[in-house]
Amino acid sequence: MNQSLINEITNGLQSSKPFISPKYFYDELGSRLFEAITLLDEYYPTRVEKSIMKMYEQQIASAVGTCDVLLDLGAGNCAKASELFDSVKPKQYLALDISRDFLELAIIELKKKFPHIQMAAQVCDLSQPLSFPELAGKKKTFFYPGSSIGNFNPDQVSSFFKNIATICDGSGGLLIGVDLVKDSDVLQKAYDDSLGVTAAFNLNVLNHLNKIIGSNFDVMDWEHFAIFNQEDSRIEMHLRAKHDVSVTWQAQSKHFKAGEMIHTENSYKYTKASFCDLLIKAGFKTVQTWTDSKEFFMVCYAKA
Ligand code: AVJ
Repeated sequence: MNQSLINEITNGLQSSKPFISPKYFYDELGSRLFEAITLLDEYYPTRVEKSIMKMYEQQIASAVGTCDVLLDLGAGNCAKASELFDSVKPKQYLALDISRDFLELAIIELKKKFPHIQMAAQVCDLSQPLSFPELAGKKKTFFYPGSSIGNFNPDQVSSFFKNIATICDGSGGLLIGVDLVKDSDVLQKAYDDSLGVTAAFNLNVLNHLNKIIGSNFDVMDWEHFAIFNQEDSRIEMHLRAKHDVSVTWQAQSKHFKAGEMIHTENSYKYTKASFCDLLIKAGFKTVQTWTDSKEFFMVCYAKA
């Protein structure tokens, strides 16, 4: 077992405000539960982003212009990026993701459908700085859909945007989808659905940790809690102990009192203005935006 991973998780659990990184949601069941979330009535982001991308396909393509390389950040099954191939017409496609198996299979299938696009997969961790020396001189379009950016705090967002603007080096840009601030009831229902799929997704992180660090969490001891924190403009997901509970792993143990919480995710929500401001401050020259009629979600192209 990877000791630095165990140490990282242990630090979070033993902290005075216990937390688990949201990256641990995505074991096989967690990835499938997330897919199920995207099909829920209450969870609008995936559906609304797709409708914006479809409705403004031509405008988005003309904002992007020519594209030597499409860099897909968090590609997963590459479905969202492949929807852009006919309009954006990238010469080359680079799919980046944390998990390799998924990626390489997806690329093999995509190559059959788009034999004229040069394709490659690369494993990468987006919490680390990016660098693509082999792509110097090529016009790059970074693609970061799904409001995945919502998991970063605003400081991390700034460094991430600066990193991308620097790599673009005056050409190309970033095409990104972001969830917008709205009625807190709508937000809360999106993260606390009536079927309890999001609750299962949240609780499943404990089963995943049990596999990684050998802990003895029992999901029956915990309940899902999601709330919109107005001040920080983010949905917070937590797991709350239903009663006093002790957990042990490795040489560690931790007692949680009834009602004590483990913070498992932040999902930041932006206004159109606050998000464009972050992009411009990071060094992008112009930002074009597209939203749905209710302004629930926004797709932006920030030109480097
Ligand atoms: C994958 C980070 C975009 O924040 O909406 C969905 C994850 N968590 N329901 C989000 C999530 C609970 C999702 N992101």
